[in-house]
Amino acid sequence: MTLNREQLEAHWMPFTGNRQFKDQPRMMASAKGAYYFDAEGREIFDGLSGLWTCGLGHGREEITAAVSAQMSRLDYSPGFQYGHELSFELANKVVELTPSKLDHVFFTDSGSETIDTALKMARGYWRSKGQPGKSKFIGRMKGYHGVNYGGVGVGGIGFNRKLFGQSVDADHICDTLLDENKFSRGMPAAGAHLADELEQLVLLHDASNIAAVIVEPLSGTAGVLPPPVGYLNRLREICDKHELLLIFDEVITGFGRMGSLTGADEFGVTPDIMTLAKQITNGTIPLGAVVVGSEIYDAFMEKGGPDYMVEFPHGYTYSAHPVACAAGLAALDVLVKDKLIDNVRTMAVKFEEAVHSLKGSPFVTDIRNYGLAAGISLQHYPGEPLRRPFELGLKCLEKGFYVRWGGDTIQLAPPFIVNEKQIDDLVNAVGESLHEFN
Ligand code: PXG
Ligand code: PLP
Repeated sequence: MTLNREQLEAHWMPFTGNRQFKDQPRMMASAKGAYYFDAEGREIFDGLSGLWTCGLGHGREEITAAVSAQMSRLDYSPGFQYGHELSFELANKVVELTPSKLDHVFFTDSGSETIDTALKMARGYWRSKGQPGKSKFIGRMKGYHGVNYGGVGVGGIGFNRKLFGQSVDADHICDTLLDENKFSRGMPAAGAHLADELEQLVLLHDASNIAAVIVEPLSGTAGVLPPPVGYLNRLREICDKHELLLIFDEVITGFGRMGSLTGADEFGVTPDIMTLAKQITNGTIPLGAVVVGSEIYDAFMEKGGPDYMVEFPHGYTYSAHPVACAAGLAALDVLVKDKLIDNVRTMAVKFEEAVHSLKGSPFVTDIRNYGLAAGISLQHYPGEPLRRPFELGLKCLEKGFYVRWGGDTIQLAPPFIVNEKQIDDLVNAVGESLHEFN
């Protein structure tokens, strides 16, 4: 590495133990396909597809070409009051690839911005319908919806809130982890009844005060929690019964990871609002998207006033950035043309077998999986739930495998282009690392 310790100080790194990192840096220098390379050229298998972003693998020529051509043609275009064709093309593509009920797309630059946009749309929708009291949100314990104020408020991870105080008005239903479901493969059999807690919260707060319910169809950050069989359907029924909007945060599940285009497709439940980011550009350029049905879009248009007026006073300088749209169009094109979701489905069978072979390994307390995503919970050091996953992650890195540690779990999410041998090698590296603990 060419940088000394002092040169590492200025960058305050996100979601990173800055002190530890700067003492023991882990730098990626380049990437191709399913691998990163460090400055010495050492190969590191990408066991989390970047940060759940790069399912198509790194260095896709099609995306590079589209991005560099767009940079030369139109590097930036004002997103407010002016347009460029690519954003309309990409919106049509996103509509084509998401459930048919969802047909309008609002662009953002990240998952967090996407969630805050969706929450504002939900509140604005009810106001436009003459029900301004419908402003509370219901999230779920362990939910992750990014780090902006709205997302942290509806999110269910205490650590992400403890320094920041109150944000939006929100309550939470319980998470879907049940002891009886430990080591389930795919969707756990038990737990649909947990959705009924939403009925309790409606009784408590009254539907007239609730704007929307937001969940990840499969919780990613919490350590990969697939929905119990029937659970999402039950949430949908309760939302319909009480006129609550249902938001699916598909920042991780969108565009392939589940073995379908979306979690909504895979689990057979359609939300009113869907949030997407990450895989939409294969992680190459920041871009997020909120997808809604005509009912919501039209409500804003109808209450928009004279036609020179803005109907939704919201948007980011970089919303629908032309270079990001070029990356999105190219990435979704590769996803479809290369039939990579078929490979996710095929490899998911092998992946499930491999990750569950770790049952019985030292310190493994639970394993969950769906599509090309798996979470492995680890026995805590006394009073230190986060330490073992961190140490395991470092042991895997020594062996040339990048895996994600978070909470008391490690997470695996290999790229959609993964093959059987790479899955075996990844899981073996985790298994060997577990055996190295005393
Ligand atoms: N919603 C969900 C469901 C997410 O998973 C966000 C919103 C926020 O997206 P941005 O682009 O603002 O980060 C996410 C992001 C991990 C990990 O390893 C997960 C995320 C981000 C970084 C790491 O679990 N999820
Ligand atoms: N802060 C200031 C002073 C700004 O002028 C702007 C945008 O014009 C923002 C924040 C918001 O930036 P963005 O649109 O990139 O979210």
